[in-house]
Amino acid sequence: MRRYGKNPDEDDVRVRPNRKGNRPRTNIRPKHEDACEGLVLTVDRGRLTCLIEGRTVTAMKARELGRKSAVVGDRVAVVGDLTGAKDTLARIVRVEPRTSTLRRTADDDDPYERVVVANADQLAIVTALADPEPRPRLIDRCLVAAYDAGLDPLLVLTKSDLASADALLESYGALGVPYVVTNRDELTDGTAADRVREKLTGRMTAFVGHSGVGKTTLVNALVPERRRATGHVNAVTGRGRHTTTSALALPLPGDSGWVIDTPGVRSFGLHHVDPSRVIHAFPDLEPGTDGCPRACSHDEQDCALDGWVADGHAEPARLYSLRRLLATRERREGD
Ligand SMILES: Nc1nc2c(ncn2[C@@H]2O[C@H](COP(=O)(O)OP(=O)(O)OP(=O)(O)O)[C@@H](O)[C@H]2O)c(=O)[nH]1
Ligand SMILES: [Mg+2]
Ligand SMILES: [Zn+2]
Repeated sequence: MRRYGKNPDEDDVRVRPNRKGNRPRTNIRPKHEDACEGLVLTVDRGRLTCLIEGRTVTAMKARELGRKSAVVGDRVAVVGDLTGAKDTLARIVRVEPRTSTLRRTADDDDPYERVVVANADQLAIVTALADPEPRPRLIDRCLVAAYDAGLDPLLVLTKSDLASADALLESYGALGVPYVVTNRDELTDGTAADRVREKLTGRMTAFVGHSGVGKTTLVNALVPERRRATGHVNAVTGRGRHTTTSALALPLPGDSGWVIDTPGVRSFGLHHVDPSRVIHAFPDLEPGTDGCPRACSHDEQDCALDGWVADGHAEPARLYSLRRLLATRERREGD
């Protein structure tokens, strides 16, 4: 085992006497040095499909990982049979630290968090303008989750052949969230995919939204060689059929980024969200919180943000939007 690094002086500092034994403590992991790095593409009943040096390899979690789970988007260290040949099963021995973790809870009072995806840097919030009807509350919740996790949000409004995007775009104007609007004809002639692709270049983008809004349809348009099944929207209830049942990461053609298709969600619980992290997404308002009382909800009498806006440091519409987003945590989705 290597005990010292290239610069012995620096490494010496880390090698301290260990009271229980004489072995020096080092920061070098002794096990699995031969492991290969993989990217988790999808997870299905304990089997993880990983991309390793261009091959897709099926793997399962090694027991030593304990309860720690790997999700789509995770970078993992994999050992064992990495040929990707049929019926082989490799082992995931380590989940590398994540650059981002997008979480949701089933409900706001549900403390059980599920990780939707790891390492994404953009969240495409997909909303149909009709069929199913847009639900601004869900958009707000997804925005809060994105800001909390440090992902850049992107509004994707689909089915503009069925209804206009104007009202929705107006209510999100103050937030300055980038958006794209798509429709049926543009899906067919390729212009929708082109417009969306422009926003995805060089990024790892997770697509989320209600069932039936057209997430998979769009992903298929972006990655045509990997067609996934799409579903119909029920004509009576206006609801999708939860056609997609597992998240899947797909590379955009020409190595230009990643898209992650996810199953439709009914709700986006925000039990885990910390309001102070949401404020980071409002750099024009954040300095104004210096005068706030401790643990300010930013929607109370002594909140300093009212004064900040009154003094002309930020637009009132921005404070209104921030408060609307923060309040979405206290309200039920159907309200
Ligand atoms: N009119 C119209 N229909 C669309 C458009 N985009 C998608 N659809 C239709 O919407 C339906 C649902 O599309 P999907 O792509 O399966 O929706 P999804 O969001 O993946 O749904 P889940 O996998 O259930 O979460 C399909 O019948 C699509 O053809 C659009 O721009 N206009
Ligand atoms: Mg789908
Ligand atoms: Zn405040």
